[in-house]
Amino acid sequence: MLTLVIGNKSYSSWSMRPWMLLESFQIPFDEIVIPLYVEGSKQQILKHTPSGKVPVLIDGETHVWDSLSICEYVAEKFPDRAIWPKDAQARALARSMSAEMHSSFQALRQQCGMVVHRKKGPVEFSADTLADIARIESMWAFSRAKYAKDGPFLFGAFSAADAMYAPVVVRFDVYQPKISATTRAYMDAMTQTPAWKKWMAGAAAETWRIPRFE
Ligand SMILES: N[C@@H](CCC(=O)N[C@@H](CS)C(=O)NCC(=O)O)C(=O)O
Repeated sequence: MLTLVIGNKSYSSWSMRPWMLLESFQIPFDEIVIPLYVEGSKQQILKHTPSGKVPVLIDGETHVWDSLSICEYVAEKFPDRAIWPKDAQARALARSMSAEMHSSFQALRQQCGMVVHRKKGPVEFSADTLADIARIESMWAFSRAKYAKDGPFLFGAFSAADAMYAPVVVRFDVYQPKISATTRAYMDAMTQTPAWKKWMAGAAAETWRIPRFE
């Protein structure tokens, strides 16, 4: 049995990615939620990974940390599942988009932190944040145009790329920047999945609040 160690569902965007992946592919796992940035949380995380960060996936003796690395581990462990798209060209694009998500978009992340219960509405988006949003929308539009015939997600069927972008869907939903109809349709597909609804129900049940993120 796999165990996924995550942070608060209300705030932990990095945790949301592998959680959405496992849940969407109906891969059974136990969940350990560590409330972040409170007394003792670092020590609890360090019991599972020397990185001191969540998420961490535990598979017996193997501890895998970092959300993208966990997606790769899950893809290798379940080779019969299309965790990454089966088509080589689509897979290359899905990995490139996911890696760009992992290494970029600092302005969006900083200005629009993931706080799922935040009152919905826009802020005064900086030029850098608007550039991040435009870049993400252009990638989504490209993959949706190419793979729309196979389903409503970035590469038709749900894949690791969708898991990697799930927190951006939260941010767009909460901060409501001006978006295209294509982006809206993709977000609707994501927010209607059972996995999405389960994550949000878990977040709604949390009572922990981190004042500096509010
Ligand atoms: N690149 C890492 C980032 C992980 C990360 O920054 N996690 C944050 C929570 S979203 C964390 O563990 N913070 C707790 C701390 O630093 O004490 C990943 O993708 O997993």
